[in-house]
Amino acid sequence: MKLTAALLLAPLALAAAAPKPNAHISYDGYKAYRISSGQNAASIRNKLAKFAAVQFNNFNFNPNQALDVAIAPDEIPAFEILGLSTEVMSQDLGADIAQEGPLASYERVSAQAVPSLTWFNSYHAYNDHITFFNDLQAAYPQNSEIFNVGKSVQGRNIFGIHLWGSGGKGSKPAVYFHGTVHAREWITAKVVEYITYQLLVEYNNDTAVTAILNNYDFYILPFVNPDGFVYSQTSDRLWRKNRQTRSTSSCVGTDVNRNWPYKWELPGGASTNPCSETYKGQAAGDTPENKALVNFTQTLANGKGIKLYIDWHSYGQYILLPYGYNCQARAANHARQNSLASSVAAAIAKPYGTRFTYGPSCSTLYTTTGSSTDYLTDVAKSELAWTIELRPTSSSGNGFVLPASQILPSSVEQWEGIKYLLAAM
Ligand code: 0X9
Ligand code: ZN
Repeated sequence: MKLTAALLLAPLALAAAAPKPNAHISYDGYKAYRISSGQNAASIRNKLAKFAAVQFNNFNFNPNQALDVAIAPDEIPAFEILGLSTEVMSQDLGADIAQEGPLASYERVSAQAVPSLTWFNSYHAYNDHITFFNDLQAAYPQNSEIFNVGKSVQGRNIFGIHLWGSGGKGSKPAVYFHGTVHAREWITAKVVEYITYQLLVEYNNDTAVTAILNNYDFYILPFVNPDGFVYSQTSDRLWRKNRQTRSTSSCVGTDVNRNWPYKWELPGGASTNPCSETYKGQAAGDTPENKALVNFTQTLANGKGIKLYIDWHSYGQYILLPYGYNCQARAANHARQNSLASSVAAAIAKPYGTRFTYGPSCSTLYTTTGSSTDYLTDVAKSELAWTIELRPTSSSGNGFVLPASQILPSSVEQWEGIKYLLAAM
């Protein structure tokens, strides 16, 4: 998702009406447009303010100032009469969501057995993901453990799986992954699960993987925003934030990737409006999810240290390096991070030719304050701290809704990239 500073700071008159509890928002007949806005973003935003049903005025925003919007079926004629310069990105968002496929039931082999690879043929409900991790862990008790770092707003465990090799539990520097900080980015949990799966299955089988697991302790958290993920499955497929309420607003949710207590206070990279998709919260680190994650991150930093952190997102096919808060700032080891990213992009491209763009987050995408990777770089001193935006490219209209048939290829190409990185770094 891309936004400009102007859009981030503007109070959003277009916020979606709160859904009834448990009601599933339908996007049937919603048409997604990319509006080329040039320098006229503000005036276009004013014109769009009339459209109560524009659900995602900040659905996506790219650097050459194109505004992506989703328009409800009954408002399409009035929108088209505006005569804006548009390109249709999706004829029907509801149809895209339907094409994603129904949530499959988990084909469990047995409680102690390695799950079947059919897991990667479809999307699954949150509880099935928990069972998947429990089963995978139970199959490799000598090299893995499930842990919790704390609880979400609604009291769900923020869980992870810890993997280690021959040095024993906790003996090596950390490789640290977060998935699903943004609820609607469903592909991220699947990719993180595939990487976890390959590390365990190939340990003592493939010499490169054996060396990797002997060199690092992995701390993999597939759902750092579990409430948001569940809400995206039960109520609103395109939900992004957590599910925290605030006494000052009827809008729900804080963006956990704008709430980290580092450079949080700077203007321009997050919103102070609780109705915005990038709401930063009332104070740095004031979401329960963030408190738990900061606390756990510091435990790793104060232990054997963090070698690599990856925050998995979608979409756009980017490898984003520090920093988000300032477009001129570069990590002290930027040259090395950049050259590793270039080789990782080449490794990702090997299986299917998928192209990933790499570079510093702010200058490649947009400004972000209070984001995880800036905290990991400067406060937790992670040697490498990347955001990876998975498939599809930013010109796809249904970006967060990736067909289930792409779960496996997305995972396979990321596994190639990660295997390269873990051996070379
Ligand atoms: O805006 C975000 O949080 C990320 N994009 S998304 O469309 N998945 O929401 C990008 C974060 C990039 N910022 C940093 N890496 N600092
Ligand atoms: Zn994201």
